[in-house]
Amino acid sequence: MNKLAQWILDCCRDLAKFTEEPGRITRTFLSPPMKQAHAFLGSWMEEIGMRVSLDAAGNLRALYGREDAPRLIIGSHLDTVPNAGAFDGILGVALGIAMAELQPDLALEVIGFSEEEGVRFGVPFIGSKAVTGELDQALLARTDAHGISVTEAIRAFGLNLAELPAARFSPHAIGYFEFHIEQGPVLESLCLPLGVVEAIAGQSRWTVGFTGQANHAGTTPMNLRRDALVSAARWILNVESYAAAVPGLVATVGALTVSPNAGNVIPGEVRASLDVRHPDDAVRLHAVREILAKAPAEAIERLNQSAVRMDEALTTALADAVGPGAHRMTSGAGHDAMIFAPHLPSTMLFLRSPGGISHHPDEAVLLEDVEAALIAGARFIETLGAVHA
Ligand code: HGY
Ligand code: MN
Ligand code: MN
Repeated sequence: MNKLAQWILDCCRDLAKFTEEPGRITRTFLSPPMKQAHAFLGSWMEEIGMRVSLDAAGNLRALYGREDAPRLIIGSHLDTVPNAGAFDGILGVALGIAMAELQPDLALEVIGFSEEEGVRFGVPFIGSKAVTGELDQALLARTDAHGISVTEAIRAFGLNLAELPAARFSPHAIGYFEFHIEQGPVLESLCLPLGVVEAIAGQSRWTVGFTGQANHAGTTPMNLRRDALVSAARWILNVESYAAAVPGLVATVGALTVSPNAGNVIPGEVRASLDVRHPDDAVRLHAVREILAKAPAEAIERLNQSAVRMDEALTTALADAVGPGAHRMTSGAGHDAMIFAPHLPSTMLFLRSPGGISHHPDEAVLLEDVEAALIAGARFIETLGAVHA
């Protein structure tokens, strides 16, 4: 397993060079580097006898085993946040291919989703929603910063939207499984290599607009200004203090667009992102209401993703595969597993994040933890194979 684990780490690091921004890892929905990522992974998949295809939403799909046999879907995403680490999403796809390389009895479908982070269009999970049949007209009409819609991006990538219905997962699918880095400090603090995910926190994503009056920075007295960025800054401090006072709540303003964004002009317009998460949907939704009530601004909802629980039977089988004392935990990060959970029994296996860091170039994973994940994943698939193959 050590050799395969090393191969997986090398694969993730090699994929990192397929980026829109030389010197840092940024790969968004159906950008040109995604074609290189598909070719790189597709050749590994074909080498081990998988049947490889690209669906109408740009998801890379590979089948190991008979077409009509019960299959486990193993997926994660191939897109990244800007200036990302090398393992978020990618590691889960590479581990899925490795599971096929171990030639289990159970048929596997490995999916590399085209978009989970929501960077290009402001809404996440476009890839997995295409597979669950939830990529609706509203999502397809969403436009990016250049006014290009999801539909146009799909066409520009050379894909055929008419084939979108064929992207739906197979009726032979018996479940969904996702390997993923934890992206937080818990497993490291417990000195554990792996964690079994039993629930994923819900998340709200909003765009909040602040309107002031752009004006000359040198001639406008302080008492006559309507500075949109100062209003936004006061609100952002409110967001932080509100969330800090509610146990388990996290709220983030991660992106700001300032207009006209010139040093000698008082900001007239500001658009801020808002990301709010909590394992309990009632707490999260109440927090969103409270936070937005303090924003003297217009707000547009981009995502209201409920918290989801993983399938108990599948999660127990995974915990058994990990071994005695397997640590069960809730994920603060969103994952494609939360899109599948309402449609298929789903579960996730976390690998320790050294330093607890992610969405950052310092994101890492340990060779021995990849080995442990290979062993636990293979045991888990063997258990399912005994029931379904
Ligand atoms: O933002 C998230 O929760 C995940 O990394 N997409
Ligand atoms: Mn991520
Ligand atoms: Mn991820």
